[in-house]
Amino acid sequence: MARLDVTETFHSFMFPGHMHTQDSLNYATNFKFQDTDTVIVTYPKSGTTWMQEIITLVLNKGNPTVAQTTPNWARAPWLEQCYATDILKASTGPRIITTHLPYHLLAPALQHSKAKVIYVARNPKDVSVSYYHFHKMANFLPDPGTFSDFLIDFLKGAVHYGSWFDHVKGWTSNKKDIQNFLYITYEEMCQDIQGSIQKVSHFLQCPLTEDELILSQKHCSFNSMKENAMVNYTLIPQEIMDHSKGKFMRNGKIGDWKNVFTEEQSRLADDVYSSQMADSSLLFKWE
Ligand code: PPS
Repeated sequence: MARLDVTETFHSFMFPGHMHTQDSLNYATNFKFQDTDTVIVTYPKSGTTWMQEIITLVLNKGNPTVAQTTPNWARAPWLEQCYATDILKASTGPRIITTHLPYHLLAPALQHSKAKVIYVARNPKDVSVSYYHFHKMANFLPDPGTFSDFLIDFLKGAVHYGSWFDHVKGWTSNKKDIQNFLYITYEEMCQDIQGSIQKVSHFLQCPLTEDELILSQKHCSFNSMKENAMVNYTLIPQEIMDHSKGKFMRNGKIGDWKNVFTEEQSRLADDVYSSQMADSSLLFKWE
C-alpha cells in the first residue's frame, strides 16, 4: 500500500503520509468555506466519528438511511486528506466537513466565515489511551511502542497531529473569532446524549420532534455504531487497519485511562496538564 509508512510534515506538524500530502494540506488551509458548511473540529480520538453520526442523524431527522449506507469519510470528509477535494467539489447540498487541523492552520481560511464550527474535546488521559490502541491497529501510524513510551510522546505533543494541549487551547481560546462556534465534550455526550443531540440540533437550526430525537439517539449509540460498517472502519482493508489488533469502536467510556495508567503516569499527566492548561478555564470529567 503506497505511502503507508510515510510521515508528511507540514508547518512542523506530522500527518500520516498515507492520506495527507503537501497538496492536500495546502488545499485545506486555503479552503473556501461556505456559510452553509458545518465543520467538526477535533483532536484525534475525541469523538469525531460520534459527532459525524449525530450531525448526519440530526440533518436526516433521525432517519438512519444515510448513516447506514454512506461511509462517514464520504459524508463528512476530512478536509486535509487527499480524497476530500473530489468529494467536496462534487457535493451539492450543505456540507459536513471534518478536520483535525490545529486552529492556527485553519484560522485564515475560516476568517469572516459563517460556517458552523463544532469543537469536540475529550479528556487527554482517555484520548491518550484511545490513541495508543488506534496506533496499534492503524498501519499508517508509527509503531507506538509501550504505552509508557507513547504517553511521553503524547504529553510532549510529539505525535501525529501535534499536541492535545495546543489543539484544545488553540480552538477554544480563539472561539470569539469564529462567528458560529459550539463547544461540546465527549464526556457530556456520554453523560447526556439526548441533551447533546438537542444542543447540536439547535446549533444547526434543525429542530427535532420527540420521535426524531429518540431515533437519533438510538442510531448513534455505541452499540449501534459498533455494528455499523459505515463508521466502524471494517470497510478499510486489513493492510491499512488491522482489525485483529483492535476495534475502532473500542470501549466508548469515560475513565478507561484508570485501567491503563500507573499512579506515576497519572501524576506525570496531571503535572503536564496543570502547567499546560494553567491559562485555560476548561474543565474535564476524568471518570
Ligand atoms: S478518530 O480516529 O480521530 O476519528 O477517532 P474518534 O472518532 O475521534 O474517536 C474514537 C473514540 O470515540 C469512541 N466512540 C464512541 N464512544 C461512545 N459512544 C459512541 N457512540 C462512540 N462512537 C465512537 C470510540 O470508541 C473511540 O474511543 P475509545 O476510548 O477508543 O473506545
